[in-house]
Amino acid sequence: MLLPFFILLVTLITAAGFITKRWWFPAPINEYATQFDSYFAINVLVTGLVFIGVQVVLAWAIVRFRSRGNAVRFTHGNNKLEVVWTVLTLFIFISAAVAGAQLWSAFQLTASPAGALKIDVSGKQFAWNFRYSGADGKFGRTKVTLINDASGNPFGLDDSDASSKDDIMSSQLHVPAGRAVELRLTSHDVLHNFFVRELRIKQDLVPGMEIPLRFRADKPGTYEIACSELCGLGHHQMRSALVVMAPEEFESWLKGKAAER
Ligand SMILES: [Cu+2]
Repeated sequence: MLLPFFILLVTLITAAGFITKRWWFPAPINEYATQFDSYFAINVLVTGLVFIGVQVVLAWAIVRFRSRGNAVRFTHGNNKLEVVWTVLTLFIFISAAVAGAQLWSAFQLTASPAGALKIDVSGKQFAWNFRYSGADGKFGRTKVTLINDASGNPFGLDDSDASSKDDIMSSQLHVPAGRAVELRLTSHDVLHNFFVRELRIKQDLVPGMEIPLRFRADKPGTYEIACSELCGLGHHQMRSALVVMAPEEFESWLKGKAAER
């Protein structure tokens, strides 16, 4: 008769893990991430209650229907019960999908506001590179044949184009706090994934595609950018940093970078 106690103990430990939040996400740094967390919390609450309910019923059934040396009796289902729990499950899943789709589409399908900072992001085995348009606000022409890591030209910038001259390259993603940012994600080789836990966003980089990714980070700090798509032997080393700075600090960082060119 140890089994029901063991089931209840495992259930209790699992629930405690979620309730105490001992191992949890890092704090969100914008409104989207905060909304994402509330959505996640509702999901965990609903699925958690179902999980606990099911385990308790299982433990009860083991005790209630244990062998007492009598002849075995079989039951043949209960259509009413099956309809009830199927409809309930369907209702829960559809509600979760609708709520999730609203959150997702508000974030993914809404165009950036005017004045959004546009940054090119390139992923390759096994590094991240970021490009800013510089003082003229225009991204200069690039050529695949000019890509050269040794000479510090990971984007293949074509210096014969006037608007290329002031483009700024960085191995870390610096952004001003509170301003809308629009990334354009590209990959040089295989699938990679742009993932920042504090933003609660994750987006694949697909060779041959330019994928927009919009966010606004409100809390200054340094956060890890981790490649979240197994992309080869050096995958674990493919990381960079998202540095969210006060707007004035960001401007002076950008000026410093421009002076290095
Ligand atoms: Cu990668």
